[in-house]
Amino acid sequence: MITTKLLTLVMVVRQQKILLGWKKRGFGANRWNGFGGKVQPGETIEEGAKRELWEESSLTVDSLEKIGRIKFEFVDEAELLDVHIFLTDSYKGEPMESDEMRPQWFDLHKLPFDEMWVDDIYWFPLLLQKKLFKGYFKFKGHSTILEYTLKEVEELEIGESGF
Ligand code: 6U4
Repeated sequence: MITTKLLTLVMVVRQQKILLGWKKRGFGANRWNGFGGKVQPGETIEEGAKRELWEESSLTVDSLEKIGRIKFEFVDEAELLDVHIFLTDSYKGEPMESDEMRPQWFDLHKLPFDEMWVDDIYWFPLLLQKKLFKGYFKFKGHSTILEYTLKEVEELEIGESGF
């Protein structure tokens, strides 16, 4: 049976820079990515996103803007990932290294795409232009995209389970 795992991903962008974290362990280790993880029972997706941002980077935010939603399928794996992506520039605190992530600011024009998930180069342009988007990527292993769809949308219904 295929199960769907609800995940969050938060991108902190300020003054032409983006904060990424070097993932030190777990899923997607040894890549730069935004901050996020599994939504826990009893919390909303946005609450989960804020909690993960705090746990992984020590930053707090008042508000997050929903910006994208991507479903990931991995062939031979019975789990779909439903990743809700948020953007913020309203953080408080200073980024600090955690057990899971080593944060670093990157110039928006010099993103380390060759050390990020291979799908990121497709949807980052939409994210950085603040266009709402939905996507689907089918992976073989963790580095090969077999097929994908990506579209700009008018709105993202964050609670919706369909796609
Ligand atoms: P824990 O609970 O720490 O064991 P872990 O297995 O480390 O979890 P977690 O919770 O950090 O995983 O979640 C994975 C993170 O990676 C989420 O923020 C979503 C993100 N992610 C997953 N696939 C991705 C992909 N193809 N491209 C991308 N981010 C992805 O940019």
